[in-house]
Amino acid sequence: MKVVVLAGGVGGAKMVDGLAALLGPESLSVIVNTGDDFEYLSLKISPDLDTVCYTLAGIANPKTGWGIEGDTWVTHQAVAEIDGPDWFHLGDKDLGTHLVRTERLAQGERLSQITRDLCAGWGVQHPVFPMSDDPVRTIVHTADGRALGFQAYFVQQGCQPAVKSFEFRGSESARPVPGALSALEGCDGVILAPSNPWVSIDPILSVPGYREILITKPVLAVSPIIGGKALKGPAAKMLQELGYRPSASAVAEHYREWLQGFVLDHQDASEFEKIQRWRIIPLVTDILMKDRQDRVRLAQEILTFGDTIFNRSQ
Ligand code: FO1
Repeated sequence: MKVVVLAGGVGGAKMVDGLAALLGPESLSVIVNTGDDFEYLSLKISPDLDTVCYTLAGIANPKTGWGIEGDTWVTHQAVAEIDGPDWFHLGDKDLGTHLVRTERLAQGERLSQITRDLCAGWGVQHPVFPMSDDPVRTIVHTADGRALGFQAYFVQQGCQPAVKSFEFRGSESARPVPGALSALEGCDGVILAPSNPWVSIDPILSVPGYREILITKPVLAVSPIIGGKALKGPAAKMLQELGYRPSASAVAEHYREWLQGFVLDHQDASEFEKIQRWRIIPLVTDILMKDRQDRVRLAQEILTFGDTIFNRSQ
């Protein structure tokens, strides 16, 4: 079975890691959100790409899910001591990634090529594609009228401002990475990781080309919400601010047009029938990934579920 995962953030990376334990590089590709990318201290940072790659390489910081395990903070502290910006935490080893990426982008190289080379260096064998080589920036429009870059909203403001809407600036003219498109075209099914639908998956789908292929493929999604709370990050808060009740079914509804299967937690089993009424097949299981064993167990359940969903739609 050939599978493509659309992912962003820490939850997405964990699920990709579980799947990578069961599927080889020829059977699993990942397309990653780059709407969170930004410049900090003149460095080009691609947080979601790095989180997926570090996780697959087995070097991600297990406490935060982002950054590198055992990293040191000498440069971060030195910058803070001279009153430089210190709201975004870049560890010393992590900085190496940003320095190389920034240098190579400045020389005109493509983000997808740089990512491929970095992955080779980290021993990551599964293809990891940025959603585009063209810059797309997630802008959070807040209820009080501000337009914040995603990291300014997420990290600097700690997700405090109420959100009104999202914009994926640059997406109209962005193109998908060719390898990502071919992986999608050749796959048996697509999995939407338990990532935030509004700020991790929607930016990928905003790039012209992906949605068109996705509607021709069997798609299943994994809920990023358990018992009305987000696995990580502000998804539940965002739902509330956008006028929805934070629930797993609200996520299924968001993807409703082109979703065949939806994986939700036991805590949300009461939403099973509602989801079924939308002609989406639900799978109720334990979706919390506390450790690597959980990641692999969930991945196995998703693949077994995928077997039925992906074959049924063909
Ligand atoms: N998240 C934080 O909450 N605080 C940070 O200081 C921070 C630094 C950081 C550095 C590198 C990196 O790859 C990720 C980092 N993240 C940090 C996570 C990042 O903001 C989020 O995981 C994603 O953008 C949300 O999908």
